[in-house]
Amino acid sequence: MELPDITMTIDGKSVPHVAGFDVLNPSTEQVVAQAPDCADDQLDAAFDSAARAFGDWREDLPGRRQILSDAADALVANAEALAPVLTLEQGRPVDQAAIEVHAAAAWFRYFAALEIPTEIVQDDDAGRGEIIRKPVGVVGAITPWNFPLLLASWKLAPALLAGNTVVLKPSPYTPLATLALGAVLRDVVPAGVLNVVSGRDPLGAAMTAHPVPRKISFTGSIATGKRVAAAAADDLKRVTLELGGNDPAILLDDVEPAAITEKLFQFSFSNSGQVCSAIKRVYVHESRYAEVVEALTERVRAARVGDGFTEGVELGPIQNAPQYARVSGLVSAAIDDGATATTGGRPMDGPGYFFEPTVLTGLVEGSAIVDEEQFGPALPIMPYSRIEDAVQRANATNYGLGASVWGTDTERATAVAGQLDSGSVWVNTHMAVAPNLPFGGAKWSGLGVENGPWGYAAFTELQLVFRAR
Ligand code: TXE
Repeated sequence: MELPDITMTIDGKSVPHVAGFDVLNPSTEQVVAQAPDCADDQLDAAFDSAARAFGDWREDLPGRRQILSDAADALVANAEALAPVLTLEQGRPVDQAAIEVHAAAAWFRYFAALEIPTEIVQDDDAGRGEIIRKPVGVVGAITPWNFPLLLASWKLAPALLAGNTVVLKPSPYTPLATLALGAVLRDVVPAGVLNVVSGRDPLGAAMTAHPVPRKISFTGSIATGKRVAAAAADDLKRVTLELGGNDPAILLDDVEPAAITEKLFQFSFSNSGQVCSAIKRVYVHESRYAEVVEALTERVRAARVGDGFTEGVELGPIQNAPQYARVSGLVSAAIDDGATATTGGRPMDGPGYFFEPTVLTGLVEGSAIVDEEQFGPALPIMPYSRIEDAVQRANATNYGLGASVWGTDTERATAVAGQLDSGSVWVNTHMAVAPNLPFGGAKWSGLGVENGPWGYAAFTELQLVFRAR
């Protein structure tokens, strides 16, 4: 496959690089490209150009709206070129990769049109107080390898709408589509407003330590998120952290297993489980347990796993070697401890980081695959008898991204959902994520919120203008 332009974008231009690093196709383990390894002076140049561009960019809200809308059009126009790049580096089936490109465009479109209401907090004999939202300045955006373009759009669209300029860095595992996005937007966004650099993990650390950005918006692991927060504290950069999850789904005693099996499968296994807000553990009332395990096992067994370029494939590989080793280790440790894989349980024959989609029973808390984020195609299902216990077990964790409750009596399910400690709770669905819906983690799953007016506000400094009467 011929790759599009994967050079870095700095100050509106393609920049040559001297050093590069290998990018692999996770379906074949073959090197598919050398991505640019951003040098120190190139990172400085990217931040300097963002700082220069900020002065004009912040002044023109209607112009910014138009450019965000043009960016959405450019993404759609280039979807057929970008989707295969995503599949090549990330592994996901190419039809799902195309959905990601269109979803990223939808985020740009949403923010292009987002109303920013005037906020008057006081208007009386004493005076008038109005809230003004000012851009923070230059933003460093750091993204992970599971949805490179979509998660970039969650940062770029609100940051740019608010009048900030951005330096974006994708994961070293999946830099190609993001670099290509930078190239596509060179003709759309004024020079310096959006810079795209790539490099190994130390480049992320260099961004968080850099004196120019006033905000870091980060999506990735909890461990790295804590490092970002610590680094940002030095000069009090603002941070938004969207970190890992270990989302529970609680199935009440009035669920109809046949009606929800496909949804449970999709919300647990799509993108081979590599979704921050995927279902990562399931608690089922004991009266329905056998039925749910059987139905889900059958669906998971039927899942078509393979190279994302093969017609009809539903699930691609695990994205990278360390993650493959981690998922394999968690599943084999669970089985060694007495868990049963009702389907799957083993790595598949290579090449490629393919792992059999797996359903695990016979587990309780204390097992690593229940207590930690597996981020892969393996799902523990556990029975409970009292709903109070299920809620307590669901909450007994440092994670708090999403959670869901499933039942025919929606009022009752909603009441249970209200007892769960997470940034989002969903009733009879999971992973309901959209540009207008706030998304953020409680506890160690994050800091701050993305999307909607809240996500926009996170890229601003709040200023009170108070006029005495
Ligand atoms: O993430 P990292 P990894 C979870 C998932 C997975 C684990 C590890 O559980 O097993 O994270 O994935 C950049 N300062 N999630 O190791 O390291 C890095 O280059 C600043 C959940 O790939 O957190 C990349 O661009 N940045 C998650 C980004 O951080 C640094 C999605 C994320 O990488 C840095 C992915 C540093 N010191 C993994 N070191 C989700 N929330 O969806 C690295 N980076």
